[in-house]
Amino acid sequence: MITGESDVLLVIDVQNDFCPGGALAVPRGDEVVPIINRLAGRFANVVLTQDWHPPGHLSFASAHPGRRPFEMTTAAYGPQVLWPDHCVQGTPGADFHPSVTIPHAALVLRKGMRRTIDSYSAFYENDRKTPTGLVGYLRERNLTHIFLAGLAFDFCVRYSAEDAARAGFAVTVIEDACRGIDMEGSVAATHRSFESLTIPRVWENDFS
Ligand code: VGL
Ligand code: ZN
Repeated sequence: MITGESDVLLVIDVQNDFCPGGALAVPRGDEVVPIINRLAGRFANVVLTQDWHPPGHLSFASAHPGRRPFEMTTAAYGPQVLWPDHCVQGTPGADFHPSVTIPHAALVLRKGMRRTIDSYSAFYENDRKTPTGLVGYLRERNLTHIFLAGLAFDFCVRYSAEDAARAGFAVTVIEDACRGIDMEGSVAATHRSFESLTIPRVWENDFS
C-alpha cells in the first residue's frame, strides 16, 4: 500500500490516561506510539482525536453514587459503561502520550465534552445523533479514505470505524497500531463487526 492525497490517518485517543499508569489504562497501550509515529510519516494528512471530558462527566462511575467502574448504567440515549474518571479537560491524563510526535497533524478533534453524553466515535456522540463535525471537515478537504489507529481498539477505534463506513468513507483499520481494553469479549465483537461491514484490517508492514 502506498498512501495518497485523499488518504487520512485518524489517530484515536493516544492519551496518558489510556496508557499504562493512566486512569483507564489499555494493556500495552503505549506500544502503539512508535508505530503511529512511523505511520504518520507516510501520510500527508493526519487528524488526532482527544477524549476530553468535563469533571463529573456522566460516563464516570464517580458521578453515580454507589456505582463502580465497568458497571453499566442507562443514559437518556441507552446503555452506557461507567468508567473510572479519565481524560478530564486540562489534566495531565488528558494530554497526548509525551512520545507522540506528529508535528504535521492538521487537526486535533476533541470529543466527549458534553457532560451528559459520552462520545466513543470521532464522528457521532453516543446518542448517535450529535455530530462532532469531522464528516464535514473530511468531505470539504476531499479526504475519502480513512486509516484508523489508536486506543482503544474495541471502543473509540471501533465506533469511529463503524461511523466512518456508514458515512460512506473508505475505511481501513491498522491492527498493530491499536490496542484493546477487551471487556466481556469486546475485541472479538469488534472483529465481527468489521467483518460484517467489510472494513479491512491491515498491518504496518502492508505499507511500502
Ligand atoms: C475510550 C472509554 C471511555 C476510548 C474513551 O478512547 O476508547 N474508552 N472513553
Ligand atoms: Zn472517555
